[in-house]
Amino acid sequence: MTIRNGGQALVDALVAHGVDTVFGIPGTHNLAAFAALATSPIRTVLTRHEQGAGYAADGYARVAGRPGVCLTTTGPAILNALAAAAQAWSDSVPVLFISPGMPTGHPGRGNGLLHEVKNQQAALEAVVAYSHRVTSVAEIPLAVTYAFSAMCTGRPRPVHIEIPLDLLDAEADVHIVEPVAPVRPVPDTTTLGRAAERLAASAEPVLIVGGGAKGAAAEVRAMAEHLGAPVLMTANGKGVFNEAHPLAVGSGVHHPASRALLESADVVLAVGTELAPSDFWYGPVALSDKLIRIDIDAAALVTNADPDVRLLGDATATLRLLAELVPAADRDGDERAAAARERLRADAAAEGAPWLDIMAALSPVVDERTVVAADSNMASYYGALSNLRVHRPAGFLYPTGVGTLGYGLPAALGAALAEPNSRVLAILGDGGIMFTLPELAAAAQQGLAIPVIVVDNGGYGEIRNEMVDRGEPDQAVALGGIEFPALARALGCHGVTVSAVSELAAEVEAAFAADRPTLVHVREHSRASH
Ligand SMILES: Cc1ncc(C[n+]2csc(CCOP(=O)(O)OP(=O)(O)O)c2C)c(N)n1
Ligand SMILES: [Mg+2]
Repeated sequence: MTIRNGGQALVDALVAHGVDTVFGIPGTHNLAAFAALATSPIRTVLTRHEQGAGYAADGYARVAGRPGVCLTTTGPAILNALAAAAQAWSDSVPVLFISPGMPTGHPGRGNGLLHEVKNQQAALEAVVAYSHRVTSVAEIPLAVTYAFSAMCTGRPRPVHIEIPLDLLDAEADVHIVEPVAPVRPVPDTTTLGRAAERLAASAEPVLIVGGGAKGAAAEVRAMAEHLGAPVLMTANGKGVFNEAHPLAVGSGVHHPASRALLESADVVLAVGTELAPSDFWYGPVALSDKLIRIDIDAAALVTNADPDVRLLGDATATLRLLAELVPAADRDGDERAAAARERLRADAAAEGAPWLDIMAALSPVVDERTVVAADSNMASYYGALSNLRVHRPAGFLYPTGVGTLGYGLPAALGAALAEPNSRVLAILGDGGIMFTLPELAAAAQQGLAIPVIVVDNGGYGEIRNEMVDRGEPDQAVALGGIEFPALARALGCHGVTVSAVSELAAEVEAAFAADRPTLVHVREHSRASH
């Protein structure tokens, strides 16, 4: 036991849980926490808006494979991070949001204190796994241990800790609680045996992997090769299986080719995927009687499709056990995979036609160290998702579930800090970049060599197309008139416009070699372009 104030107790607890980076912004109510950070081994990364801090912590968590941390002050500050919290929840990303709250003894109906929100905790509680308001300084480390236990056991989801602002400065005898080592739950032997039997008897198995398989890349590969099974990836699963592998069909499960492959399979092994409408854009595929599902979350295990065999467990541990029970098959999946891949590529090329030249130009710069941080723009979901291959787990950061705009840039910042040897590039639209644009200054301050590719069609292209397709006037969708490279330079970055896509690869390579981010502005030529 040692006497500490609340801020120190918080930071010591974070250090005990292996936290090396905190994204956030200081304010009057969290000064004690920032003071403790200043003397700790933790790197404090200042963003320019709390939403950026939340997305950066998300990008960090996806790439590092451990929780990201976002520290804000009270009221408007933590509310600014809400969209990021919702994004992390929907994509099962472990991010710890920490903020002060109204002081102990504050009247529940409010008294007009600075940053007071009617019910701050209720706002957080509505979007994260849980929000926990501590009631004493001594409870702070315990709250941190609870949060890490929740984020590292079972389905990873964001957590919020609220510390009454007076407790950050108050002192107490504090015991730092060591982390609880997470376990990897596995299904019972009988159920595993049933899954193994079905797989052994299968003539044409297919694997579909999602974000829940991100930590199980080696096991997915071993299983695919063991079974001779073609592999499909969802947006969050993109990169779990190397897209250059002969059994890789590709990413994007909405394509007719993906549906046809799943329909023709006699057994589908789904690993860590919600089989969600945000992946199956055009409706669900009927899979239930031939579906074997591995999921860490009992609810997710039966949501969207109730499988024939339910394997409730950790993807890595369950795949390992399953591989021991399934005899290696002499099935050669390569040919089936190649046929499906060809069809998927044709679907993807048709859907992504306006962005194919950009994707072809980027393809050679995406190597096994490259992380592509995407946004909710057409070049990302019609272009990159299925037409730009990535070669590593967490190689594609994409706001799948909540589909927020403004994710790509701060996620790239977080990813680049999580893995200094990686090559992180961001792809955003001219609409999405403006949502979190100030984070260019944050990335510049960190000296990060991130190419930030802005694909400019002069507006909210997707929405403009939808209005036109509904026979309605296009309105409130025209942007344009922004000098993006100049804007980037004003924020401490480099900025270039490529006048021909043939220049793109060289500009991106130059950006990777720079001492700061480079905004690379490219014109899009699609039906949405203005
Ligand atoms: C936070 C947020 N606000 C609004 C939307 C609705 N929305 C979806 S796509 C889109 C247009 C995005 O424009 P841009 O980034 O330029 O990409 P483009 O559609 O032109 O490819 C909008 C406004 C959203 N997804 N997220
Ligand atoms: Mg646009």
